[in-house]
Parts: sequence; structure tokens; C-alpha cells
Amino acid sequence: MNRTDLTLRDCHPSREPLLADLLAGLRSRPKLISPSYFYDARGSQLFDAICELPEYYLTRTESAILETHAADIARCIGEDALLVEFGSGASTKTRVLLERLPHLAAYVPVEISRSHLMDAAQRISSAYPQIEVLPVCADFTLPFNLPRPHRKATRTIVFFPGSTLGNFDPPAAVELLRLMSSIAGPDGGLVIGTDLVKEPAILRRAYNDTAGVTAEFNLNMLRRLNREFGADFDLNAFEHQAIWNAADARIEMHLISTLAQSVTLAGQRIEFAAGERLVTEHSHKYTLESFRAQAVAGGWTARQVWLDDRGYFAVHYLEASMV
Ligand code: AVJ
Repeated sequence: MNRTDLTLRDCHPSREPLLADLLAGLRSRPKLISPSYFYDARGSQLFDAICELPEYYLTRTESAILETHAADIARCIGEDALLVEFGSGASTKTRVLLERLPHLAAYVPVEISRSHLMDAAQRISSAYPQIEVLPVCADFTLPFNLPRPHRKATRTIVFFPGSTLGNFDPPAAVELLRLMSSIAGPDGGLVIGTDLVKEPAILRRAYNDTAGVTAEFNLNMLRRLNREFGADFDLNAFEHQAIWNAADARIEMHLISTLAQSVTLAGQRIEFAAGERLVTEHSHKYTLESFRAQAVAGGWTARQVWLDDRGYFAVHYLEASMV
């Protein structure tokens, strides 16, 4: 199959609401930027490098769980399903499931970065020629329509690995889980990865690596704002910080302004006090119970869970709740 055989469903949002959200965040207290801004081309590369760091156990641990339990997970998904991956990126983790699901009706990667999406869709489609690949370019936090596969699907399964749910504060996480349940429908299923609460030192290390890649990843957000929104952030005047907020069970990534300064973004002036923080990410950590409670609120019932030996990470299988 060549590239032109893949039809893209394009629901990419326009720039205007993005800019309005961005400015609103920079005017709030504390100042906030959505972690979705991390993932430009360089940010995506830095994130890939983070996944290889000795301190960053998440990716490695989740992949091992998926590999060890692939047969069980595939059994939960069932044959002839439509597999919809939210924030599919390079679709790396999906392969272990696709290996076990030769009868899948179709694989639908949903990804905001069009180039990442089309590259990955192309590679998956060459590696699994018997599986129909239907890429959707969309912001997965907003409703989008599923493409229709050639072969009728028995049910829809949402795949959301990576503990990306942790980037959403509880109300937004519940809203996203609801959106997933409305997309999956009444017989739908969800396979989702969640990072677990553990020894704070282990969590802090994972976001404060000695090689400084996470710091680079965090600061790269400012570089992106400079390039894409005509901002003038001085990257030398901000410092990476990652703290464990025990009360809210989350790692918070901040950029600390090392001095009083004013920054211009899209023609708007933004003042920073010395030591003021810009919050770039919340990464919530769950217990099995805290996740299940959130899932119930989002319209899902937990059916299965798989953990690694150390109990660092969980992959859950859930089914849409009866309403
Ligand atoms: C992709 C959201 C799961 O929260 O661990 C990695 C992103 N941030 N290092 C995470 C991230 C800093 C990551 N998620």
C-alpha cells in the first residue's frame, strides 16, 4: 500500500481557539499552559528520549505489561472489533495488540500531529496489510466522528496507553472518559494505562532525570511558543522544576521565572515576578481504587487489570456501564 491509499479524516482544530486558550492560561493564577504544547517535532523527539531514560520507568513498564498479557488483552477486545487509539503518536505500543488481533475490523489512530499520524498509519498499514487503517487527525478531547470500516465491526474498543489520562485534572479526566464511552457506544470497551502512586522519591526521579532531558523537554515548550506564536521567552531566564504534590497525588512540572521579566506573546504582554511559576503539566498518579472511581464517573466498569511485578503501573480493561 502506498501513502495515497490512506484516507485521512481531518478534524484538526483551527489556530484561533488555541491562541485564546493559551492567553487565558497565561493570565490565570498560577499561570498555566496545556501540556499538549509539549509535542511539536522537537518535543516529540525529546519525549521519545525521556521514554529511554533509566529513571523514566513508565513506558518500559507499560510495554512489558502489554507484552506479557497481550493474549489476555486481545481476548478482552475480541475479534472483529474497531480499535480506536487516542493520541496514537508512533503507534508503537499498539503493535503487540495488532499481532494478536488479525481479524480486527480496522485500526483508527487518532492523533493531533498530522505528520506523526500519517507516518505511523503508513508504517502500521505496511506491517499489517490485512488490517484496515483509518487515521483521524483530531484533538481527542473534542468530539469527532469515527470513520466507517469496510468490514462491519462487532464493537468499538478505545485504546489509551501511556497514562496520558494523568495529564487531565479530575473533572476533565471524567469528561474525557465520558467522551470515550460515547465514542465506544453501549458494547464498547476501554484498554487504558495508568501510572500508580508509589514511593515519592521514585516519582520525583522520573521527572528530574540526571541527563536533564526532562528539563529540556519542559523548556522546549517556550521555544515552541516563540516560534509558533511570535513570543519572546528567554529560555535562560526559566528553570525546570518537577515536584510531587501528595495532596493531589500528582507530579507537577513548572517553569520558574528566575527574575522579574515581561514576555510578549501574540502582541500581548505577560509579566512574570521573580520566582513565579508557569505550570506546564500535571501528571496524576492513581491507585486502582482512585482510577476505578473516576472510571465509574466517566461511564465505565472495571473488568480486568494487569500490573507489573513491582506494582508501578496498571493496564485496565473496562466495559461501558449499563445506563
Ligand atoms: C505522556 C503524560 C504520560 O506524565 O509522564 C514525561 C509526559 N512529562 N515526562 C507523563 C511526561 C514529563 C508523560 N505522559
